[in-house]
Amino acid sequence: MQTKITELLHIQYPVFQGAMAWIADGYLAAAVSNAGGLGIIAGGAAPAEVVRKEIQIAKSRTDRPFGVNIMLLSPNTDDLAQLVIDEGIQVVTTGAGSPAKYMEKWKAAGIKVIPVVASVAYAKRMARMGADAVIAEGMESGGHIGDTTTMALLPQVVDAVDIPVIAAGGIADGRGLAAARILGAEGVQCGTIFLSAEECHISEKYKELIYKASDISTVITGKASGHPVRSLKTPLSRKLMEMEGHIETRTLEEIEAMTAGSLRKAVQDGNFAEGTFMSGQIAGLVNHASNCQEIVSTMVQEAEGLLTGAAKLV
Ligand code: TUI
Repeated sequence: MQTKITELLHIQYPVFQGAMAWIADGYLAAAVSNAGGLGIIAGGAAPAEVVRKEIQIAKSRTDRPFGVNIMLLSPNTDDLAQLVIDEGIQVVTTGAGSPAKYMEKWKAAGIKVIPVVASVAYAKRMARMGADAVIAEGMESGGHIGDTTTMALLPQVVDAVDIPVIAAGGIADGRGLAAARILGAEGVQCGTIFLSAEECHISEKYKELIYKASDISTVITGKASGHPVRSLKTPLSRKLMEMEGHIETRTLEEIEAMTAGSLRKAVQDGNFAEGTFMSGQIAGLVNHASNCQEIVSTMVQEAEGLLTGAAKLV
């Protein structure tokens, strides 16, 4: 499956692995790139030296291109913005804000810049600013999300910009990839499905919760603070929902105190009581352990079969 995005990035398959904070490290990114997709290291809120180590791990494990994601709510974005230049990173994705301040120097360094967008207006802004492609992320996604579903957002973004659009949110198999291609996407970005990869080093509890999850297992919290986040229903998310319903009696600081560090508690400790287990709505489709090679190649093969056989649908 060759698309504008495989050509642009010199990758085999149009499948990105989403940059899940605390999760998407150099091992996972290299495994996805070796499988023919685009692995992406999550910069998250980690110090530049920590991210540099992950980049070095990825470089030692693959000769193929991989990306680094800069989460723009993070306090250390200036350092990470320079790090990706110093390390000769070929692809940078951004999330949770505007990369305007870094665009010029990244482009000058020859980096392909691919911002995540959650609206048409924002996609247009990114295209005008010189983005090489955009990732249109629907609210089915795990983590920090916008308001619009992938099904509605994707074709509207495709119509609004002249650069390649990658679909994200609710995609975990060949059907999702095929549907995204039909809606005009040049590729997909998946997060939740890669939690099932043996190369994805998270707590066993996190994996078990994802395998057990159904279509209605996630919930959105954090709307009150302006940063809505989708995660699995757990004791913590239930408590947060309750607090957010009575915001006048609870302060945002209390909520902040309960959520600070909660993703790390999920990823590293498998702490069910206090962790935030970010997940997309597609978790119900993720039922067993796998590996990056199998995930990427099965997804692409299945999509190719569906797309070449699509005439049978009419
Ligand atoms: O960034 C994500 N997903 C994330 S970031 C994250 S870490 C975090 N933890 C707690 C609270 C907040 C973040 C976990 N998951 N996805 C990409 C994404 N970007 N989704 C939505 C957006 C977005 C939102 C607003 C992009 C641009 C934007 O622009 C607003 C503006 O005008 O600056």
